[in-house]
Parts: sequence; structure tokens; C-alpha cells
Amino acid sequence: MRIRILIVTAFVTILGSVAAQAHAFLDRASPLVGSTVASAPREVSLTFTQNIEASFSSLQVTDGNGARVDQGKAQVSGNSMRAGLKSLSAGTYRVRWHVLSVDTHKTEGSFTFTVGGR
Ligand SMILES: [Cu+2]
Repeated sequence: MRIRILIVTAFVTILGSVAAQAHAFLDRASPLVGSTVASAPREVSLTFTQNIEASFSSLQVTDGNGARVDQGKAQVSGNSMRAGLKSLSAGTYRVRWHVLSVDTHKTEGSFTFTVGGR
């Protein structure tokens, strides 16, 4: 009887961890996805639904002309990734990211944010 309980418990645990392993999707971002911010952000910070692999995860930020405005290699920590930004003037910027999550699945996406003029 005790063995049967152990087996059932192990099975439920395995099912539970499989269900929890969705891919790493963007959970939240700073600046917020699609937002207009009054002052130029100093960095972009992305948080994912799962931990990501630093070696195979990156982000790029480009201005309206397609020029890079991020300061290069993104820093990854756990489930988040950040990159510093050059000083941004008013305009719309696109953030493109691709990540490899710890479950070995690749995901990618992009969004824009706008720095408002004053
Ligand atoms: Cu996955």
C-alpha cells in the first residue's frame, strides 16, 4: 500500500512539472510593451516565464531607421535579461528578443515602445 502511494505521488509530481514547463514567454517588460514613456529609459529589462540560458539569449533595440541603440550584450540573470541603452531621443523603438529556455525550447518576439517628445 505504501509503495502504491509513492508511485502515485511520483506520477503526479512528474505530470505537474511537465505542465509547468511551458516555454519561456515574455512575462513583463520595462518599458512596458507598447507604452509611451515621458523620459528616455536607460535600459530595457525583460522578464520571462521561465529561466533562460545566457549563452543563447539576446535582445536588440533599434530606432526608426533600424540602427542599434542598445549597448551590446544583454545581461541574463535567472528569468530576466537586460541591456543598457544609448541616450534616446523622442521616437518609437523596437525591442527584438530571442531566448533559449532551460527546457531547451527557443522562443522569440518583438515589441515597440515610444519615447514621447517634450
Ligand atoms: Cu518549452
